Amino acid sequence: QSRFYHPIGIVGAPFARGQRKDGVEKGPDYIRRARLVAKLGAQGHQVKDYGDLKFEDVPNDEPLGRVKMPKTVGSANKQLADAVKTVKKNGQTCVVLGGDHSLAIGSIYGHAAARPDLCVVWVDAHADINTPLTSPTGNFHGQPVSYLLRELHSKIPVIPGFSWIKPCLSAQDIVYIGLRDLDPGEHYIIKHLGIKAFSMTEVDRLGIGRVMEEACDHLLSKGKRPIHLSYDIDAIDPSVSPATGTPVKGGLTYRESVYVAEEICRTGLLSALDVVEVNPDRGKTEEEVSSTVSAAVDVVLSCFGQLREGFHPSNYQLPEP
Ligand code: 5AB
Ligand code: MN
Ligand code: MN
Ligand code: MN
Repeated sequence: QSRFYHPIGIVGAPFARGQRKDGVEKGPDYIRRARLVAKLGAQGHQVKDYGDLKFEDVPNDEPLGRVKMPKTVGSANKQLADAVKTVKKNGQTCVVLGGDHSLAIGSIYGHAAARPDLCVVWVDAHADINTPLTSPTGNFHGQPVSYLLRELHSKIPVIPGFSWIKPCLSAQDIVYIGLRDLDPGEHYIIKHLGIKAFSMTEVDRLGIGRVMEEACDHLLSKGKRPIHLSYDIDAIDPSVSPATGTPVKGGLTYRESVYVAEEICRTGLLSALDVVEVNPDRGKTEEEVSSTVSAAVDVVLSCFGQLREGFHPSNYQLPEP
């Protein structure tokens, strides 16, 4: 797979029930209006936009303990899993536009159904690995990883709407980048399972260059495999991407955030990408919204070959005077 001319399939997932702030369902709309499809096309890719999935609230969706709207979240993720699986079966690199991060459950599950050997790069201020029992908020967008990990299977209670989900990842198959706001249960799980995590401390200590080198080494040292990049826009510093539900200061710079995407692109192994947690309603000004949306667009473009060094077509000829 070369840097250029990927067939790409875009799926809009305007889903907001994995958390409690309105607006994150507008993410796909805003990202499309920033001309994502045209820009990917201009980079030489063949892009198919599958449009937005239509999610509906499941009636009588009582909370299970602290866990909010389990049936609605479960059924939306089932829908998304099927959509992602279809995109992969069609031979396209799948781009899911969120929506809140609970949709990574369906996105990764559907991807794994087509590519069982996948690995995951999770770029986020948060680890999103709470179990329903460790979650301090009950919000599903802080829990998706826990449903996907084999090692946590015995810690997950039976949840209505979730019976279709089987864990499809091992602890060694995921790396985190950008962490800086973890709950105690999440920190325990990461340490206990030995999950590779590059918090902002490691980004400071090693620099983003070495972080990406070590992250890719960890996942790919035993051989090439498809990469699922799950990119939470709150990984980036709120000075760049403030329009998000749970901003945390001290995040990736704009440059670091693009570098992560460039390096994933350089592996030639990107197989699916989630861009999540863009919430236009959380921007205080238009500028805050457009800065957040444009960071999201740049992450996607960099994942598909946009280079800061510049580019010329291979048949380029200097004009003669
Ligand atoms: B996001 C928190 N850990 O579990 C929780 O934005 C925050 O998808 C989760 O990373 C943030 O609710 C979820 C407190
Ligand atoms: Mn986050
Ligand atoms: Mn997240
Ligand atoms: Mn967030």
